[in-house]
Amino acid sequence: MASGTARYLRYILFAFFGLAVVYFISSSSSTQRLGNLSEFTKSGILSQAGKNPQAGQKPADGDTNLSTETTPNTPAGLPPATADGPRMNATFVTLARNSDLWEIARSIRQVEDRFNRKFHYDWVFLNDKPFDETFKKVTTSLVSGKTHYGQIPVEHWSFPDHIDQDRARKVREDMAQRKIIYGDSVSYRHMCRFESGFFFRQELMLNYEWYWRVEPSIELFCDIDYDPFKFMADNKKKYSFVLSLYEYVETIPTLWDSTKKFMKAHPEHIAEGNSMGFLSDDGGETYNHCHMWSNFEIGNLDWLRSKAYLDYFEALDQDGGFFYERWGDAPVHSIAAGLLLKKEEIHFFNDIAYYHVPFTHCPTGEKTRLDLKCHCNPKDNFDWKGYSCTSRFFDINGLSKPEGYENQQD
Ligand SMILES: Nc1nc2c(ncn2[C@@H]2O[C@H](COP(=O)(O)OP(=O)(O)O)[C@@H](O)[C@H]2O)c(=O)[nH]1
Ligand SMILES: [Mg+2]
Repeated sequence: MASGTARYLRYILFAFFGLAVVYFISSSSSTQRLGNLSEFTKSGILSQAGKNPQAGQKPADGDTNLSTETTPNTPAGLPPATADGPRMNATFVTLARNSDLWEIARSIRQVEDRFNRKFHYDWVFLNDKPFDETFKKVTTSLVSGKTHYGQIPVEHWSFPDHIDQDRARKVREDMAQRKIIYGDSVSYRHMCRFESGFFFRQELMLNYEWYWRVEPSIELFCDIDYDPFKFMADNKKKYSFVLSLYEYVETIPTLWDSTKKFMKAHPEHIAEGNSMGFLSDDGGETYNHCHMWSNFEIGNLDWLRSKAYLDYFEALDQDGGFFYERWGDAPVHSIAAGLLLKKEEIHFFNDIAYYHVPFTHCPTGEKTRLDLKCHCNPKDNFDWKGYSCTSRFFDINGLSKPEGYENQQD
C-alpha cells in the first residue's frame, strides 16, 4: 500500500511539474509579444506613416520644432501636441460673414496644415452680425487652438455723425458709373474703416499682443516650422507683409493730403529713420501709391493701440475719406507703418508663401522652396514684377535681394 501511495504522489508531482512548464512557456511568449508590440509603437511604425515622431526621437525633416506630437486623433484627455519654446500672446484674426464659411474653412485648413497644427494658437472671428451655429461649429472643429466669436459694436460699423450722407451717396453713384472696384459698396467701406481703426480694439482682441490676419480663400504654399510671432518679438518687428503693390489711384485721391496734414499736426509721431522712401519718390511731397497688402498681416496690436496710430486713424476718419472716397485699410496701415515705425520694424516674410486672388508670393530661392516643401510655382511669384513695390522695400532697407530674383522679373 505504501508503495502504491508513493506512486500516486509521484503522478501528482509530475502533473504539477507539467502544468508549471506549460504555464511558463505560454506566459513568457505572450510577454515577448507585448514587448515587440510596444517596440513597434515606440519606433512609430504604428503611428501615421512614421510622420509622428515620439518624444526622444529625431523628428522628421522639416519638423525640427517638434518635441512631442501625437497622431491626429489624440485620445480624449491627452494634452494636444505643442512645439518647443515659449508661447506668444498671439491670435489669428478673421473678419467674416456667415456666408464666407466655406471659403474661410479652406484658409483655416491651410494655416493649420502648414503651421498651426504644431502651435495651436487661438483664432478670433469677428462679424458685424451674429455668427450662426454652423459657422461656429465648423470653424471650431478646424482650428487646433481656442476659437472666439465676437460681434462688432454698431458704432464701429456705421457712418460717423459728421459724414454727409448725400455727399457719400453721390460718390458711390459716381464710382459705380466709373466701374471702380467696390466703388458703390457701403459695406466694403465699413469693412475698410473697421480694419483701419477698430479690429484691434475689439474686446476679444484686448487680451492679445500679436495678431495674424487671415482672409477667406487664401493659400499657404510652404511649411512654417518656426513661430513667426516669436520671430517678430525677438527681432523687434511691429508689422510685416508678403505682397506689396500700387493702390488704385481713384480710391485714395486725397489720402496723402490728409496724411501730410497729420504729419504737420503731429511731428512727434513721425519716427526717425522711417520708410518714407517706400511711400514717396520725392521726399514726401507726393505718394507713389506703394502699399503692403493687408489681407496678410502679422503685427503688433499694442502698436495699433498706441497714441501715434490712433491719432493717425482719428485724423483720417475726421477727413471722411473712408466714405467720400474709398480708402482701403491696406494703404492706411502701410502709410502708418511707413511713417510711425522705424524702417527696421517692418519685416518682409520671404519664407511665408501666400496667395490671395490675384497675386502669389512664392519664395525666391530654390533651396528655401525645397526645404520648406513648397508647392507654389516660382513663375507665379509677384515680388520682382513691375507692379510690385517689394524691390523698393529691399532698396530702402539696403537689403540684398534673394538669389534668383533676376529670373523672375517678367
Ligand atoms: N462681417 C463682414 N465681413 C466682411 C464684409 N465684407 C467683407 N468682409 C470681410 O472682410 C475681408 C475683406 O473682404 P474681401 O471681400 O476679401 O475684400 P478684398 O480682399 O479686398 O477683395 C474678408 O475677410 C471678408 O470676409 C461684411 O460686410 N461683413
Ligand atoms: Mg479678400
